[in-house]
Amino acid sequence: MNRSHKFRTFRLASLAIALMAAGSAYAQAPSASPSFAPGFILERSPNIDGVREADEWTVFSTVKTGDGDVLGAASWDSDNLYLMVEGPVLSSAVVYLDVKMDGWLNGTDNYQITVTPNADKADVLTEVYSSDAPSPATALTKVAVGVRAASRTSDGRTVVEIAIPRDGLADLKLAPRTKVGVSCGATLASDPGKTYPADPRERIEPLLLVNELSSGVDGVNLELRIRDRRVVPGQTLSLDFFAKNTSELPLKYNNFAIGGEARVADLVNYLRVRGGELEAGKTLKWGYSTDLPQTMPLGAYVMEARFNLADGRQGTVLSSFEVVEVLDASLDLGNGPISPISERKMFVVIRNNKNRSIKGTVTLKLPAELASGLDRTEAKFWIQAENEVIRAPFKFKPKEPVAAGHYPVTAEVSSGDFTRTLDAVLQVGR
Ligand SMILES: [Ca+2]
Ligand SMILES: [Ca+2]
Repeated sequence: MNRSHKFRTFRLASLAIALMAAGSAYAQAPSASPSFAPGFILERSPNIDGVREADEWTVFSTVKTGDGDVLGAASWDSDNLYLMVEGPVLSSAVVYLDVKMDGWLNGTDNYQITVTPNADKADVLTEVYSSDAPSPATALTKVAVGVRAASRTSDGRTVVEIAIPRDGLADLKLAPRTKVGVSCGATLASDPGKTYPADPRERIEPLLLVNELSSGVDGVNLELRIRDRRVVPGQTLSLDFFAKNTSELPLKYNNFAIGGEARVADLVNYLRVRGGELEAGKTLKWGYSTDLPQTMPLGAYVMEARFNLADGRQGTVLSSFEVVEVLDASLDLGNGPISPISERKMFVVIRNNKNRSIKGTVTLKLPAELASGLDRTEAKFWIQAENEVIRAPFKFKPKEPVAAGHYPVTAEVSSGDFTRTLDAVLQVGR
């Protein structure tokens, strides 16, 4: 992009700018839902409550039944992969995951999750199919991996929402450009003997995890580049919007608008820029920033930019960001049990999620019979850079032999208003 062009597009576009604190105008005038290329899962944290809200899910499969369609949808954030099945009153929903997409009958990564809606809850059965199991007949075995689900039926439709924790499934990696094999199915309350589709395992398809989705219009490439996608409450979210005219002709547009998806529309700025003309081959770039409130709820959300052409067409680009706590903390007690007289180093591992330094205190507590063996119970920390990780060490050497058993270890991490309690179990003896 050359300088003269940049100047011109900025001058044209800046004829009128409206910057509003709340996105109510934006939320009240939704255009037709944009359609995105299939095969992608956009980062976004749904509420697992059995209610499908606007903008909560991106549908990836639709199967017709006599009573209405069965829909499959997915999303993800740094903690969970999420799936939704919606259809006519359901007696059960089933989800198949071939995590590494190396074949349903191949490897140890093949999961079948069955959810049975109940009056006010949902029963979850998670099973794994392992080709390494000695007997194929018993290879589908029940596993406890902490899958959560919620389900509700209203107006003749059942919604089943499922959260699968990152640490629950072998080989599940939640990051952009990861491929996961997924398919969904359901049985209807009116005919529980039949599954839609007949065998969902035959329809497992690779879905690509992404944090940007664009429904461009012919001749225009749209992009919404968020500078730091992992932010803490109170931080400024900054991004650049790009619209490139890839056609051979000048392109007239009425306006473009940047704001948050419905759930966060009132928590971020809404920016609307009046239209102009974009020369052939040229790119418009527009900066946007918004100060997230200190009370911003945690989770992954989507920013939206809509580009309205003079001929009535609309391009939409969605881009996600995740609101996380100021720090991540975990307890590392070392590997395996310790002998009753040996020394062990324990660590409280802290990662700074803020875009500036954080200071705080870690307190470690052991049961009375072990407490005298600790070299200290408190450590101060100061982590300078974003994403930097420190390991606060605590040395444990029993003063006298300790009886074998399991001992609870508690660590308290505090930094400003933030406090977090971590629990773990130290095993002494075998
Ligand atoms: Ca929901
Ligand atoms: Ca597999």
